[in-house]
Amino acid sequence: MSALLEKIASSQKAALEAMAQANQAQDLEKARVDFLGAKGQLTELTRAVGTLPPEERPQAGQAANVALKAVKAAHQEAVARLAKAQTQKAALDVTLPGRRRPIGHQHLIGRVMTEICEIFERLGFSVVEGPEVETDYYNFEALNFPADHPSRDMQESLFVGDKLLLRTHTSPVQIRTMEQRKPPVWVVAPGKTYRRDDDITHSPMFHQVEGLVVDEGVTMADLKGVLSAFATSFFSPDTAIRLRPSFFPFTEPSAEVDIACVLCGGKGCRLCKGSGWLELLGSGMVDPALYNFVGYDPKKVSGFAFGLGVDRAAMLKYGLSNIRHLYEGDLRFLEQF
Ligand code: FA5
Repeated sequence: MSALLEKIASSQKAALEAMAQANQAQDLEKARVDFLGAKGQLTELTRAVGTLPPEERPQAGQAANVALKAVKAAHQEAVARLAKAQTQKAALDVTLPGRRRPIGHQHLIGRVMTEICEIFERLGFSVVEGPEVETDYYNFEALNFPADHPSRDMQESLFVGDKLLLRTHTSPVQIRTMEQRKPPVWVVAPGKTYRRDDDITHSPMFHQVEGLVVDEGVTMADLKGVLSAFATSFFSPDTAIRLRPSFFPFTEPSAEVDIACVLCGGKGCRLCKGSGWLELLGSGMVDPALYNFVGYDPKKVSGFAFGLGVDRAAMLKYGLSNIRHLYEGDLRFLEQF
């Protein structure tokens, strides 16, 4: 056998060993370059076949081709083996940290609304609901709003049809409830409300919780007692409230209810503009005129009602300066609650 044949045989053996032993991509690449590259051992030996005497060339050429084929096949095999090992390694690497799925939570407004309703439920109220698209009758007329009241204007309320609007408050639920139930009535009605309002403390869509009590012998003292119990439970045990004369077409007398400033406790600061108080809700004794709309006897029953701004309550409790933060959907803000 010629010396070249021997060299081809031993180069093939060395190449196959190198390919089989390569456990890293870079080792395999080195083996490929060493044996099959442009200046690789086997490539050079194949080239050398041309320098042999003509009678020796066929045998040496054939041996070189067989060796090249075998080593290329071994290289392909090694590539596949390393790729498979790589995927298995990735799939089975139990030391990698697990991927946490992001878990959402209830929006601050939803949570505050639930909390408010639960406080009133503990005081004996039950929860009722009404539609967000309301008729002029329930939103205004049955609540004693005069025909020319400014809030009936298209500029103030969001009408969606003739005498059909997005409710501007939750008070229409008072009428719907009294139509369906006989006294005693102790209900709260949470829900969305809509107005043509937009600034840092007013949003076009916001939330209210309506309260309505109609029973025998209900007085303004009951109104104050219930709202005081709410304020101490929702804000802090020493939260004071005050009633300020106000006007609503469906309550008489009417009162705005303020809580002692959550920041300064009543001394006066920037938040309460020096007054020591923050406005929380509107309220009053149910105007007996409403009982005519629902068939209650004003001589037998009396009641009080209130409409609490949920967004306002959340802002006061958590010290938020801009109502828009609640509706921009920015998780960096929302995740804090
Ligand atoms: C009313 O809506 C009356 N229906 C409340 C009421 C019910 C009075 C029962 C008597 C008896 P008012 O317009 O003041 O009242 O709104 C009540 C509360 O809703 C306000 O104190 C405020 O906290 C909140 N509010 C009103 N408009 C907006 C708004 N655009 N964005 C956020 N909160 C608002």
